[in-house]
Amino acid sequence: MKFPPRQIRRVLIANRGEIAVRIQRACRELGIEVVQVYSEADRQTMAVQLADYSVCIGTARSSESYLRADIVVEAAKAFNADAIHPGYGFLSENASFAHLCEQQGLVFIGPPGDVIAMMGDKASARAMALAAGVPITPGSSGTVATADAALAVAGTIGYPVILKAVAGGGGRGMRIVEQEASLAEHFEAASREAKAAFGDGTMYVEKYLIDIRHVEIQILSDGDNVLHLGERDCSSQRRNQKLVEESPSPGLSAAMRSEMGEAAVRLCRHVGYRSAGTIECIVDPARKRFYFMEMNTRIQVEHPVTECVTGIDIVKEQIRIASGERLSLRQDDIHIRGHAIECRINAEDPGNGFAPSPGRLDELHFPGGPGVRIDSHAYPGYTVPPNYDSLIAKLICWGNDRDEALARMQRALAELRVEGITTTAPFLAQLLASDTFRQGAVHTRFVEQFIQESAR
Ligand code: MV4
Repeated sequence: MKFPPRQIRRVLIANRGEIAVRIQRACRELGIEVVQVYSEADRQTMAVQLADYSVCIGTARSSESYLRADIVVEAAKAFNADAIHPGYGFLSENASFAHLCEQQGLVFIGPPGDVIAMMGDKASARAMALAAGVPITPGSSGTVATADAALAVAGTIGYPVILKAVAGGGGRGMRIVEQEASLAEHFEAASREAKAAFGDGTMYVEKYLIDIRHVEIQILSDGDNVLHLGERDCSSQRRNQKLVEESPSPGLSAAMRSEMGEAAVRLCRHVGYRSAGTIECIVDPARKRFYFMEMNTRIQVEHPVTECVTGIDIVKEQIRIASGERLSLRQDDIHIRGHAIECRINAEDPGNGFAPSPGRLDELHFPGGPGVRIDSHAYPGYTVPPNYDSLIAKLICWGNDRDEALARMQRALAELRVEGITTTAPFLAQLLASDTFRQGAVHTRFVEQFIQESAR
Protein backbone atom coordinates (compact mmCIF):
# COMPACT_ATOMS: atom_id res chain seq x y z
CA MET A 1 0.00 0.00 0.00
CA LYS A 2 1.48 3.39 -1.00
CA PHE A 3 1.63 5.92 1.82
CA PRO A 4 2.07 9.47 0.49
CA PRO A 5 5.27 11.19 1.74
CA ARG A 6 4.57 14.11 4.06
CA GLN A 7 7.40 16.17 5.53
CA ILE A 8 6.99 16.39 9.29
CA ARG A 9 8.49 19.60 10.72
CA ARG A 10 6.46 19.93 13.90
CA VAL A 11 4.85 17.24 16.07
CA LEU A 12 2.24 17.73 18.76
CA ILE A 13 2.70 15.23 21.58
CA ALA A 14 -0.70 14.20 22.94
CA ASN A 15 0.66 12.57 26.05
CA ARG A 16 2.56 13.28 29.26
CA GLY A 17 5.22 11.93 31.61
CA GLU A 18 8.18 9.83 30.54
CA ILE A 19 6.79 8.91 27.10
CA ALA A 20 6.31 12.60 26.24
CA VAL A 21 10.00 13.23 27.07
CA ARG A 22 10.97 10.11 25.09
CA ILE A 23 9.08 11.29 21.99
CA GLN A 24 10.57 14.79 22.34
CA ARG A 25 14.05 13.26 22.31
CA ALA A 26 13.30 11.37 19.08
CA CYS A 27 11.87 14.51 17.47
CA ARG A 28 14.89 16.64 18.45
CA GLU A 29 17.29 14.15 16.94
CA LEU A 30 15.25 14.25 13.71
CA GLY A 31 15.31 18.06 13.67
CA ILE A 32 11.57 18.19 14.34
CA GLU A 33 9.97 20.85 16.56
CA VAL A 34 7.70 19.85 19.42
CA VAL A 35 4.36 21.16 20.67
CA GLN A 36 3.64 19.78 24.14
CA VAL A 37 0.09 19.76 25.45
CA TYR A 38 -0.44 19.62 29.19
CA SER A 39 -3.22 19.60 31.77
CA GLU A 40 -3.38 22.02 34.70
CA ALA A 41 -1.75 19.33 36.87
CA ASP A 42 1.25 19.06 34.51
CA ARG A 43 2.21 22.72 34.18
CA GLN A 44 5.58 22.22 35.95
CA THR A 45 6.65 19.08 34.12
CA MET A 46 9.93 18.40 32.30
CA ALA A 47 8.05 17.77 29.03
CA VAL A 48 6.65 21.30 29.16
CA GLN A 49 10.03 22.80 30.06
CA LEU A 50 11.84 20.97 27.20
CA ALA A 51 9.29 21.70 24.45
CA ASP A 52 9.54 24.37 21.73
CA TYR A 53 5.88 25.21 22.28
CA SER A 54 3.42 24.20 24.99
CA VAL A 55 -0.29 24.71 25.56
CA CYS A 56 -2.65 23.93 28.41
CA ILE A 57 -5.57 21.89 27.07
CA GLY A 58 -7.67 21.42 30.18
CA THR A 59 -8.04 20.39 33.78
CA ALA A 60 -6.19 17.62 35.62
CA ARG A 61 -9.03 15.19 34.85
CA SER A 62 -7.94 13.19 31.77
CA SER A 63 -11.46 13.25 30.31
CA GLU A 64 -11.17 17.05 30.26
CA SER A 65 -7.65 17.22 28.82
CA TYR A 66 -5.57 14.31 27.43
CA LEU A 67 -8.67 12.42 26.24
CA ARG A 68 -10.29 15.43 24.54
CA ALA A 69 -9.61 14.49 20.90
CA ASP A 70 -11.29 17.68 19.63
CA ILE A 71 -9.13 19.99 21.75
CA VAL A 72 -5.93 18.07 20.92
CA VAL A 73 -6.63 18.40 17.18
CA GLU A 74 -7.51 22.09 17.61
CA ALA A 75 -4.20 22.68 19.40
CA ALA A 76 -2.29 20.88 16.64
CA LYS A 77 -3.86 23.12 14.01
CA ALA A 78 -3.43 26.28 16.07
CA PHE A 79 0.32 25.54 16.40
CA ASN A 80 0.71 24.43 12.74
CA ALA A 81 1.78 20.93 13.72
CA ASP A 82 2.07 18.50 10.81
CA ALA A 83 1.58 15.41 12.96
CA ILE A 84 0.36 14.11 16.31
CA HIS A 85 2.12 11.45 18.37
CA PRO A 86 -0.33 9.82 20.83
CA GLY A 87 2.24 7.86 22.86
CA TYR A 88 0.58 4.99 24.81
CA GLY A 89 -2.70 4.96 26.75
CA PHE A 90 -5.04 8.02 26.36
CA LEU A 91 -5.96 8.33 22.64
CA SER A 92 -3.22 6.03 21.28
CA GLU A 93 -5.58 3.16 20.32
CA ASN A 94 -8.66 5.27 19.62
CA ALA A 95 -9.56 4.57 15.98
CA SER A 96 -11.91 7.55 15.71
CA PHE A 97 -9.12 9.86 16.92
CA ALA A 98 -6.80 8.48 14.20
CA HIS A 99 -9.57 9.08 11.64
CA LEU A 100 -10.17 12.60 12.95
CA CYS A 101 -6.47 13.43 12.52
CA GLU A 102 -6.49 12.08 8.97
CA GLN A 103 -9.69 14.02 8.16
CA GLN A 104 -8.13 17.21 9.53
CA GLY A 105 -5.02 16.79 7.36
CA LEU A 106 -2.81 15.83 10.31
CA VAL A 107 -0.47 12.83 10.22
CA PHE A 108 -1.36 10.37 13.00
CA ILE A 109 1.91 8.76 14.09
CA GLY A 110 0.60 5.21 14.29
CA PRO A 111 -1.30 2.70 12.14
CA PRO A 112 -4.29 3.56 9.92
CA GLY A 113 -7.51 4.07 11.93
CA ASP A 114 -9.16 1.06 10.26
CA VAL A 115 -6.33 -1.23 11.43
CA ILE A 116 -6.59 0.13 14.98
CA ALA A 117 -10.32 -0.71 14.92
CA MET A 118 -9.77 -4.16 13.42
CA MET A 119 -7.09 -5.19 15.95
CA GLY A 120 -8.63 -3.32 18.88
CA ASP A 121 -11.63 -5.66 18.73
CA LYS A 122 -10.03 -8.72 20.34
CA ALA A 123 -12.39 -11.21 18.66
CA SER A 124 -11.74 -9.71 15.23
CA ALA A 125 -8.00 -9.74 15.97
CA ARG A 126 -8.29 -13.46 16.76
CA ALA A 127 -10.10 -14.02 13.46
CA MET A 128 -7.30 -12.18 11.62
CA ALA A 129 -4.69 -14.33 13.37
CA LEU A 130 -6.55 -17.50 12.38
CA ALA A 131 -6.77 -16.30 8.77
CA ALA A 132 -3.04 -15.52 8.76
CA GLY A 133 -2.19 -19.02 9.98
CA VAL A 134 -1.12 -17.83 13.43
CA PRO A 135 -1.99 -20.22 16.28
CA ILE A 136 -4.78 -19.03 18.61
CA THR A 137 -5.94 -20.58 21.88
CA PRO A 138 -8.86 -23.01 21.63
CA GLY A 139 -12.09 -21.09 22.21
CA SER A 140 -15.07 -19.47 20.55
CA SER A 141 -14.85 -18.64 16.85
CA GLY A 142 -16.00 -15.07 17.22
CA THR A 143 -18.09 -13.68 20.06
CA VAL A 144 -20.61 -15.30 22.41
CA ALA A 145 -23.86 -13.36 22.85
CA THR A 146 -25.13 -15.07 26.00
CA ALA A 147 -23.91 -17.02 29.03
CA ASP A 148 -25.54 -20.12 27.51
CA ALA A 149 -23.47 -19.72 24.35
CA ALA A 150 -20.35 -19.35 26.54
CA LEU A 151 -21.35 -22.50 28.46
CA ALA A 152 -21.62 -24.41 25.21
CA VAL A 153 -18.10 -23.36 24.14
CA ALA A 154 -16.68 -24.12 27.59
CA GLY A 155 -18.31 -27.55 27.38
CA THR A 156 -16.28 -28.34 24.28
CA ILE A 157 -12.90 -26.89 25.36
CA GLY A 158 -13.02 -27.83 29.04
CA TYR A 159 -12.38 -25.80 32.20
CA PRO A 160 -10.79 -23.55 33.28
CA VAL A 161 -11.82 -21.02 30.64
CA ILE A 162 -11.22 -17.27 30.47
CA LEU A 163 -13.96 -14.85 29.44
CA LYS A 164 -12.70 -11.73 27.65
CA ALA A 165 -14.32 -8.52 26.42
CA VAL A 166 -13.72 -7.77 22.72
CA ALA A 167 -13.18 -4.11 23.67
CA GLY A 168 -10.97 -5.03 26.63
CA GLY A 169 -7.24 -5.53 26.75
CA GLY A 170 -4.52 -5.63 29.32
CA GLY A 171 -6.71 -7.73 31.56
CA ARG A 172 -9.72 -5.42 31.83
CA GLY A 173 -13.15 -7.05 31.26
CA MET A 174 -11.63 -10.48 31.83
CA ARG A 175 -12.72 -13.35 34.13
CA ILE A 176 -11.18 -16.76 34.77
CA VAL A 177 -13.85 -19.44 35.28
CA GLU A 178 -12.79 -22.65 37.02
CA GLN A 179 -16.09 -24.56 36.81
CA GLU A 180 -19.40 -24.62 34.96
CA ALA A 181 -21.53 -23.59 37.97
CA SER A 182 -19.92 -20.13 38.20
CA LEU A 183 -19.71 -19.31 34.50
CA ALA A 184 -23.03 -17.47 34.11
CA GLU A 185 -22.40 -15.04 37.00
CA HIS A 186 -18.84 -14.36 35.77
CA PHE A 187 -20.14 -13.81 32.25
CA GLU A 188 -22.76 -11.24 33.34
CA ALA A 189 -20.28 -9.46 35.65
CA ALA A 190 -17.53 -9.24 33.00
CA SER A 191 -19.94 -8.10 30.32
CA ARG A 192 -21.39 -5.40 32.61
CA GLU A 193 -17.88 -4.25 33.56
CA ALA A 194 -16.82 -4.05 29.90
CA LYS A 195 -20.00 -2.21 28.95
CA ALA A 196 -19.34 0.36 31.69
CA ALA A 197 -15.63 0.72 30.93
CA PHE A 198 -15.56 0.52 27.13
CA GLY A 199 -19.17 0.99 26.03
CA ASP A 200 -19.20 -2.54 24.63
CA GLY A 201 -20.02 -5.64 26.70
CA THR A 202 -19.46 -8.15 23.88
CA MET A 203 -17.53 -11.22 25.08
CA TYR A 204 -15.58 -14.19 23.74
CA VAL A 205 -14.25 -17.38 25.38
CA GLU A 206 -10.81 -19.03 25.42
CA LYS A 207 -9.34 -22.09 27.11
CA TYR A 208 -7.43 -20.67 30.12
CA LEU A 209 -3.80 -21.82 29.90
CA ILE A 210 -1.99 -22.06 33.25
CA ASP A 211 1.65 -21.30 34.21
CA ILE A 212 2.31 -19.68 30.88
CA ARG A 213 4.66 -16.90 29.85
CA HIS A 214 3.51 -13.61 28.39
CA VAL A 215 5.85 -13.02 25.44
CA GLU A 216 5.37 -10.22 22.92
CA ILE A 217 6.95 -9.58 19.53
CA GLN A 218 7.98 -6.04 18.51
CA ILE A 219 7.02 -5.16 14.94
CA LEU A 220 8.10 -2.28 12.66
CA SER A 221 6.36 -1.92 9.32
CA ASP A 222 6.36 0.75 6.60
CA GLY A 223 3.27 -0.82 5.03
CA ASP A 224 5.34 -2.90 2.66
CA ASN A 225 8.41 -4.10 4.54
CA VAL A 226 7.40 -5.77 7.85
CA LEU A 227 10.17 -6.52 10.38
CA HIS A 228 10.18 -8.19 13.79
CA LEU A 229 12.65 -6.94 16.37
CA GLY A 230 12.68 -9.98 18.64
CA GLU A 231 10.59 -10.62 21.71
CA ARG A 232 10.05 -9.28 25.24
CA ASP A 233 9.10 -11.48 28.18
CA CYS A 234 6.48 -9.63 30.25
CA SER A 235 5.43 -12.44 32.58
CA SER A 236 6.32 -10.51 35.76
CA GLN A 237 2.97 -8.83 36.28
CA ARG A 238 0.82 -7.88 39.25
CA ARG A 239 -2.93 -7.64 38.55
CA ASN A 240 -2.16 -7.39 34.81
CA GLN A 241 0.25 -4.51 35.38
CA LYS A 242 3.71 -5.28 34.01
CA LEU A 243 6.50 -4.70 36.55
CA VAL A 244 9.58 -6.16 34.85
CA GLU A 245 10.23 -6.94 31.19
CA GLU A 246 13.25 -8.51 29.51
CA SER A 247 14.65 -9.56 26.15
CA PRO A 248 15.41 -12.20 25.05
CA SER A 249 12.78 -14.29 26.86
CA PRO A 250 14.55 -16.82 29.11
CA GLY A 251 14.10 -20.37 27.96
CA LEU A 252 12.63 -19.54 24.54
CA SER A 253 14.30 -21.81 22.00
CA ALA A 254 15.78 -20.36 18.80
CA ALA A 255 13.24 -22.37 16.82
CA MET A 256 10.29 -20.96 18.81
CA ARG A 257 11.77 -17.44 18.55
CA SER A 258 11.91 -17.47 14.76
CA GLU A 259 8.53 -19.23 14.47
CA MET A 260 6.91 -16.50 16.64
CA GLY A 261 8.67 -13.72 14.73
CA GLU A 262 7.56 -15.07 11.37
CA ALA A 263 3.99 -15.54 12.63
CA ALA A 264 3.89 -11.95 13.90
CA VAL A 265 5.15 -10.65 10.54
CA ARG A 266 2.59 -12.79 8.69
CA LEU A 267 -0.28 -11.38 10.79
CA CYS A 268 0.87 -7.75 10.35
CA ARG A 269 1.26 -8.22 6.60
CA HIS A 270 -2.22 -9.80 6.48
CA VAL A 271 -3.89 -6.80 8.12
CA GLY A 272 -1.84 -4.16 6.25
CA TYR A 273 -0.12 -2.94 9.41
CA ARG A 274 2.04 0.20 9.31
CA SER A 275 4.07 1.77 12.18
CA ALA A 276 5.38 0.18 15.37
CA GLY A 277 3.17 -2.46 16.97
CA THR A 278 3.33 -5.46 19.29
CA ILE A 279 1.90 -8.96 18.98
CA GLU A 280 1.20 -10.35 22.47
CA CYS A 281 1.41 -14.13 22.79
CA ILE A 282 0.94 -16.84 25.40
CA VAL A 283 3.88 -19.25 25.48
CA ASP A 284 3.38 -22.68 27.01
CA PRO A 285 7.02 -23.70 27.64
CA ALA A 286 6.13 -27.24 28.72
CA ARG A 287 4.35 -27.99 25.47
CA LYS A 288 6.64 -25.76 23.38
CA ARG A 289 3.54 -24.04 21.96
CA PHE A 290 2.64 -20.38 21.48
CA TYR A 291 -0.73 -18.73 20.86
CA PHE A 292 -1.75 -15.28 19.66
CA MET A 293 -3.38 -13.32 22.51
CA GLU A 294 -3.88 -9.73 21.26
CA MET A 295 -2.20 -6.91 19.34
CA ASN A 296 -1.16 -3.49 20.68
CA THR A 297 -1.28 -0.89 17.90
CA ARG A 298 0.91 1.64 19.70
CA ILE A 299 4.40 2.21 21.08
CA GLN A 300 4.61 0.38 24.42
CA VAL A 301 6.02 1.35 27.80
CA GLU A 302 8.62 -1.41 27.53
CA HIS A 303 9.94 -0.53 24.06
CA PRO A 304 13.42 0.47 25.45
CA VAL A 305 14.17 -3.20 26.22
CA THR A 306 14.08 -3.95 22.49
CA GLU A 307 16.00 -0.76 21.66
CA CYS A 308 18.82 -1.89 23.98
CA VAL A 309 19.26 -5.34 22.40
CA THR A 310 18.78 -4.25 18.75
CA GLY A 311 20.28 -0.74 18.75
CA ILE A 312 17.20 0.52 16.86
CA ASP A 313 15.42 3.73 17.94
CA ILE A 314 11.81 2.55 17.56
CA VAL A 315 10.25 5.98 18.12
CA LYS A 316 12.42 7.60 15.44
CA GLU A 317 11.53 4.77 13.03
CA GLN A 318 7.84 5.32 13.84
CA ILE A 319 8.12 9.01 12.97
CA ARG A 320 10.08 8.28 9.76
CA ILE A 321 7.41 5.77 8.68
CA ALA A 322 4.67 8.32 9.40
CA SER A 323 6.45 10.80 7.10
CA GLY A 324 6.22 8.22 4.30
CA GLU A 325 9.84 7.05 4.42
CA ARG A 326 10.57 3.40 3.68
CA LEU A 327 12.34 1.31 6.30
CA SER A 328 16.06 1.19 5.45
CA LEU A 329 16.45 -2.03 7.43
CA ARG A 330 15.85 -5.61 6.28
CA GLN A 331 15.10 -8.58 8.53
CA ASP A 332 18.65 -9.91 8.30
CA ASP A 333 19.92 -6.53 9.55
CA ILE A 334 18.19 -7.23 12.88
CA HIS A 335 20.45 -8.91 15.42
CA ILE A 336 19.73 -9.38 19.12
CA ARG A 337 22.87 -8.57 21.10
CA GLY A 338 23.16 -9.28 24.82
CA HIS A 339 20.29 -9.10 27.27
CA ALA A 340 18.18 -6.19 28.62
CA ILE A 341 15.91 -5.97 31.66
CA GLU A 342 13.50 -3.13 32.48
CA CYS A 343 12.13 -2.29 35.93
CA ARG A 344 9.16 0.07 36.13
CA ILE A 345 9.71 2.39 39.10
CA ASN A 346 6.23 3.32 40.32
CA ALA A 347 5.19 5.82 42.99
CA GLU A 348 3.42 3.08 44.94
CA ASP A 349 3.83 1.52 48.39
CA PRO A 350 4.22 -2.30 48.18
CA GLY A 351 3.98 -2.38 52.00
CA ASN A 352 0.50 -0.91 51.72
CA GLY A 353 -1.04 -2.99 48.95
CA PHE A 354 0.79 -0.95 46.26
CA ALA A 355 -1.31 2.08 47.16
CA PRO A 356 -0.35 5.18 45.12
CA SER A 357 2.27 7.37 46.82
CA PRO A 358 2.17 10.75 45.05
CA GLY A 359 4.04 13.77 46.41
CA ARG A 360 7.17 15.90 46.15
CA LEU A 361 10.49 14.29 45.28
CA ASP A 362 12.59 15.90 48.00
CA GLU A 363 15.60 13.96 46.75
CA LEU A 364 16.16 12.04 43.52
CA HIS A 365 19.38 10.44 42.34
CA PHE A 366 19.35 8.15 39.29
CA PRO A 367 21.94 5.37 38.76
CA GLY A 368 24.34 5.51 35.83
CA GLY A 369 27.40 3.77 34.42
CA PRO A 370 27.85 1.29 31.59
CA GLY A 371 24.67 -0.37 30.29
CA VAL A 372 22.27 1.70 32.44
CA ARG A 373 19.42 3.68 30.84
CA ILE A 374 16.84 5.82 32.62
CA ASP A 375 13.66 6.99 30.83
CA SER A 376 11.98 9.47 33.15
CA HIS A 377 10.34 12.88 33.41
CA ALA A 378 11.09 13.16 37.12
CA TYR A 379 13.61 15.62 38.63
CA PRO A 380 14.56 16.63 42.18
CA GLY A 381 11.74 18.81 43.50
CA TYR A 382 9.15 17.45 41.02
CA THR A 383 5.77 16.73 42.55
CA VAL A 384 4.22 13.47 41.39
CA PRO A 385 0.52 14.26 40.83
CA PRO A 386 -2.19 11.84 42.03
CA ASN A 387 -4.20 12.15 38.81
CA TYR A 388 -2.40 9.77 36.46
CA ASP A 389 -0.60 6.43 36.39
CA SER A 390 2.13 6.04 38.99
CA LEU A 391 5.10 5.44 36.66
CA ILE A 392 7.92 7.84 37.51
CA ALA A 393 10.86 6.17 35.79
CA LYS A 394 11.89 3.16 33.74
CA LEU A 395 15.27 1.68 34.66
CA ILE A 396 16.69 -0.43 31.82
CA CYS A 397 19.95 -2.37 32.21
CA TRP A 398 21.83 -4.09 29.41
CA GLY A 399 24.50 -6.79 29.74
CA ASN A 400 26.39 -9.19 27.47
CA ASP A 401 24.21 -11.93 28.94
CA ARG A 402 21.32 -12.28 31.38
CA ASP A 403 23.54 -12.72 34.45
CA GLU A 404 25.38 -9.48 33.72
CA ALA A 405 22.13 -7.60 33.00
CA LEU A 406 20.66 -8.89 36.27
CA ALA A 407 23.74 -8.00 38.32
CA ARG A 408 23.79 -4.55 36.73
CA MET A 409 20.08 -4.04 37.50
CA GLN A 410 20.58 -5.01 41.14
CA ARG A 411 23.51 -2.58 41.37
CA ALA A 412 21.49 0.21 39.69
CA LEU A 413 18.45 -0.35 41.93
CA ALA A 414 20.72 -0.10 44.97
CA GLU A 415 22.14 3.19 43.62
CA LEU A 416 18.70 4.76 43.04
CA ARG A 417 17.79 7.33 45.72
CA VAL A 418 14.24 8.68 46.10
CA GLU A 419 13.14 10.71 49.15
CA GLY A 420 9.66 12.17 49.75
CA ILE A 421 7.56 9.36 48.29
CA THR A 422 7.57 5.56 48.43
CA THR A 423 8.47 3.59 45.30
CA THR A 424 8.44 -0.02 44.16
CA ALA A 425 12.24 -0.08 43.72
CA PRO A 426 13.08 -2.04 46.92
CA PHE A 427 10.32 -4.57 46.15
CA LEU A 428 11.68 -5.04 42.62
CA ALA A 429 15.20 -5.63 43.99
CA GLN A 430 13.79 -8.43 46.18
CA LEU A 431 11.77 -9.87 43.29
CA LEU A 432 14.86 -10.01 41.05
CA ALA A 433 16.89 -11.63 43.84
CA SER A 434 14.42 -14.55 44.08
CA ASP A 435 15.52 -17.97 42.85
CA THR A 436 12.59 -18.17 40.42
CA PHE A 437 13.53 -14.91 38.71
CA ARG A 438 17.25 -15.65 38.72
CA GLN A 439 16.60 -19.01 37.09
CA GLY A 440 14.41 -17.32 34.44
CA ALA A 441 11.49 -19.54 35.50
CA VAL A 442 8.94 -16.73 35.74
CA HIS A 443 5.32 -17.35 34.69
CA THR A 444 2.29 -15.06 34.87
CA ARG A 445 1.33 -16.02 38.44
CA PHE A 446 4.88 -15.72 39.84
CA VAL A 447 4.57 -12.17 41.20
CA GLU A 448 1.30 -12.87 43.04
CA GLN A 449 2.86 -16.01 44.56
CA PHE A 450 6.02 -14.07 45.51
CA ILE A 451 3.94 -11.39 47.27
CA GLN A 452 1.94 -14.02 49.18
CA GLU A 453 5.09 -15.89 50.26
CA SER A 454 6.77 -12.62 51.34
CA ALA A 455 3.70 -11.68 53.39
CA ARG A 456 3.83 -14.92 55.45
C1 MV4 B 1 -4.83 -15.44 28.78
C2 MV4 B 1 -4.04 -16.15 29.72
C3 MV4 B 1 -4.12 -17.54 29.74
N1 MV4 B 1 -4.92 -18.19 28.87
N2 MV4 B 1 -5.60 -16.12 27.91
C4 MV4 B 1 -3.81 -11.09 30.41
C5 MV4 B 1 -4.30 -9.73 29.88
C6 MV4 B 1 -4.46 -9.95 28.45
N3 MV4 B 1 -3.21 -9.61 27.79
C7 MV4 B 1 -4.81 -11.37 28.32
N4 MV4 B 1 -4.15 -12.03 29.46
C8 MV4 B 1 -4.08 -13.38 29.56
N5 MV4 B 1 -4.82 -14.08 28.70
C9 MV4 B 1 -5.64 -17.47 27.96
N6 MV4 B 1 -6.42 -18.12 27.09
C10 MV4 B 1 -3.23 -15.41 30.60
C11 MV4 B 1 -3.24 -14.03 30.49
C12 MV4 B 1 -2.39 -13.30 31.40
C13 MV4 B 1 -2.82 -13.11 32.71
C14 MV4 B 1 -4.10 -13.54 33.10
C15 MV4 B 1 -4.48 -13.34 34.39
C16 MV4 B 1 -3.64 -12.70 35.30
C17 MV4 B 1 -2.40 -12.24 34.90
C18 MV4 B 1 -1.99 -12.43 33.60
C19 MV4 B 1 -0.74 -11.95 33.15
C20 MV4 B 1 -0.36 -12.13 31.84
C21 MV4 B 1 -1.20 -12.82 30.94
